[in-house]
Amino acid sequence: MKTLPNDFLWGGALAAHQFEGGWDADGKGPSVVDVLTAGAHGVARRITDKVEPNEFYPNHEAIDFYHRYKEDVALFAEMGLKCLRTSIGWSRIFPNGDDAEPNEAGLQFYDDLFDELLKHDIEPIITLSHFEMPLHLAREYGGFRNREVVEHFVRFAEVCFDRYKDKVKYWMTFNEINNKMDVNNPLFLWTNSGVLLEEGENAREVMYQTGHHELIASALAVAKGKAINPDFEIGAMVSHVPIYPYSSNPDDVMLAEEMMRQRYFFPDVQVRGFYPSYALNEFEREGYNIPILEGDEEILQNGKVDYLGFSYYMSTTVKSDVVADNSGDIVNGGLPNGVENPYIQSSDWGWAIDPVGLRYVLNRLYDRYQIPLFIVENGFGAVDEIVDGKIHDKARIDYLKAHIEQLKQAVLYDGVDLIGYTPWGIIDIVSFTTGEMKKRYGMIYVDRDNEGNGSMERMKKDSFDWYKQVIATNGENL
Ligand code: BGP
Repeated sequence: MKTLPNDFLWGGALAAHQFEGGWDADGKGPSVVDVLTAGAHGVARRITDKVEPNEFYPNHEAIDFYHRYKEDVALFAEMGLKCLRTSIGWSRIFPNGDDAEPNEAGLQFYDDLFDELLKHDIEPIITLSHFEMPLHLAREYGGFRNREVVEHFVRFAEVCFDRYKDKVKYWMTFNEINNKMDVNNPLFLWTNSGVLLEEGENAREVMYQTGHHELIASALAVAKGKAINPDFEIGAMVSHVPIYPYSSNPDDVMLAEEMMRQRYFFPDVQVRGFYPSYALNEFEREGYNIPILEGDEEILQNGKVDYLGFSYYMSTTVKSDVVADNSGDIVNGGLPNGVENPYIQSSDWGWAIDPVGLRYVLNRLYDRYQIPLFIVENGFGAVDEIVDGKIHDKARIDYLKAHIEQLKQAVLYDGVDLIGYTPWGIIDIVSFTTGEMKKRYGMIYVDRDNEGNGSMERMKKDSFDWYKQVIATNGENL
């Protein structure tokens, strides 16, 4: 009976801004997510101009990992994690982004964290920017509208690569670089790129302009990283939500194919090293002014990634004869022709639960790129209840079990080269899209509510011991 490779990286995934807290500790500067107010399901988070007094910012304290990391790493070790994905807070290292020197206290925090992880044989998997651009770069430079920000990102990357070259092997440049393709939601362009649209601007043109600078930044960082340590494995990271045709009607099929380009554009460039023809044709057709400079083609070719990391939560469905609804409502996945899929259920937050879709995208991505893949986010956000001192999170176990069964099919039956699996939010953290604690992903509960109340005490859920034995049996016992 074939089993997953012995070196399969079972882990958990997190992001600095969603769990560290210490938002202004030891010299850290504010980032673009530090000015996001709390929202809720169907209630957008507000982007404030600066940190407003008397406003509650859920990411400021988050779950206070910054001060509790040894306790939490010990819990991750008890679970048997082989790796932990998290990000380095860009503004913890460069408080303003353009500082002459990095913040040594910030660098030391991650040195201490990586040492603690490695002490427990947990491999750090590091995202350089997980929506955490220094606010100063967004406000004073205009974020990635401005090509100067490319150099500031590359310098941040180089400092991290050099400082942690003997502690970190796996890196990712930008988390979900493709989120901003959903131009109806300003949260994505802001957190991806530090950019707010101005009156009368063409959203897609601005998205591609900033996207070009990010693609250049990613490619330059990859080249720098490989020069510092040729053993680095540096990946792209995209949100990969498949878009199904509602029916076998060829119009539905072609609509889904065309809309999938928004999922493929960024990884096409980061993996292949050149712009796809469907994008170049769109730029010409729409008259977009994309700031491609002399030499950029070589930069993209010389900065191709080693693997493709991606997040998978749900699938979406489109129908060619429905009226386009640009509400950006999550039910239609933010897609103009989005419709409910009658064959699958959704979570309390409207995310369609589709484990087979994971096997489907693993095959589609592997066939398209023929490089190793890494599932660096997958999870089930839900309300957890404490009953008699226990948390029986069966729905989360069922969700993860069903998705692991499918990834095993993709590897063992379909032959996909998969590096590892790091379920999102291995410990309860602040939700990105809503700023809530109520939308819990963790196998470890944290006593903290949406308003910031609670003891911060940690507590194992049933899924803690379940996942522990999944890892111990290399995915055999589900
Ligand atoms: C992805 C982000 C993560 C995480 C996840 C879950 O887009 O990469 O940061 O937040 O979504 O989303 P949410 O936290 O909104 O439930």
